Amino acid sequence: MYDIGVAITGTGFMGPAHTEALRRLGIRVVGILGSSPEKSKRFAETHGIPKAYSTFDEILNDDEVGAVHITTPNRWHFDTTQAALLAGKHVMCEKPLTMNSRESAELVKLAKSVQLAAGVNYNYRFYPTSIEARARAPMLGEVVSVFGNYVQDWLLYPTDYNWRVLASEGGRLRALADIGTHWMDLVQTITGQRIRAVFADLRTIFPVRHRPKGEVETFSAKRVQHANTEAIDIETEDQGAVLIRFENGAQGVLWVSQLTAGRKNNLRYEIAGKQDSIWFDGERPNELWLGHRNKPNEQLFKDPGLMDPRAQRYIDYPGGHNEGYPDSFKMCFRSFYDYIAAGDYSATPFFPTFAEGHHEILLCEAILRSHDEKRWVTVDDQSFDGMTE
Ligand code: SOE
Repeated sequence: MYDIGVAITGTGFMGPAHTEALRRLGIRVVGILGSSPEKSKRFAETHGIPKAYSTFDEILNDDEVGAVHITTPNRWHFDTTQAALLAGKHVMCEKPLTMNSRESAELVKLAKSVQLAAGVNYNYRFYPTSIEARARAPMLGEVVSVFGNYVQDWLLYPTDYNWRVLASEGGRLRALADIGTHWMDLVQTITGQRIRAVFADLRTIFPVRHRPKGEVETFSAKRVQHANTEAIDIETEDQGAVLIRFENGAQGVLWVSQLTAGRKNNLRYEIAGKQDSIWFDGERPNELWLGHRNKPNEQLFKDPGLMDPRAQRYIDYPGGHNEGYPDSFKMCFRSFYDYIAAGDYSATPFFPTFAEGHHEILLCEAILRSHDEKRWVTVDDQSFDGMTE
């Protein structure tokens, strides 16, 4: 259905997730680039991908490649995304878009100037229940409060390690940037209200971690034991709280942690309006709780027959047949490749755009500044220069 070839950069946790999702849409993955020629080759063999590239230039010069998916550590996002757009390739980049708002602002400008699709993989937007929440948000009445969390346990021990803990690889803000931005993206998309001010309190529980010699994939610590380790200093936060003000004055509270035992990947939000409220628990992503004051509350189970037409395009199974995390990638990419197939690059995309990815970077910088300076920091997308060092 989609006549386009895709190259993927990055062979870690996200590389296979993107490969699988693209294939489920019938999209050809023509090549892969890892951090070494051996890694590219191994990944290509394991996943049956025709080409194993040795350099990013090979992707740029490959006429078979119409779009590039960037799934490398964050520090590579800017250069590769910029080069791919300049070479005329569509780009789907993993979040966060870049290491700072100077870079993300540049990418927003570049993306506007080319006739190409440019998206950031905030995949949780594509849970059908998230789309339904967005469709129902106007019925809540004026939104007055938003609270929730994103918590995991894969960094619970000081021996847990992955490139994400290094400021040089992922940026100085870690947990909030890695998973907190998913939550912020989601609640802003659902409510239609941007976050305008933050007050953050962050903490690094383990200022020293024990890095295994060799590479470690995200979430792999329980499966792989490493005998040889070295002590490394950690500058990035393990957990943090953020007080939030939305543009309409609604208040919010976000708690983020990568050290909550038993919580594998738990994103929850509650949005309260002047009439009704909505509650979502990412451990039960096929359900949405609808809270009422004057009639019994409701529990909506994902079912295309009962949901908004916008959600229906992103549901492939009937009610009672769960869809989850891998499906959210597939659906985000469906939106992206539908857009490319339609060919109207002036249309407003349904997938997360670079402008939205840039706003998330501004939020990250504001959160860090707020924590450092112990004060409220406002976020103004027009004056991003003021936010960067
Ligand atoms: C690791 O915290 C991680 O893989 C994030 O990078 C993803 O964005 C999130 O969806 C799951 O956890």
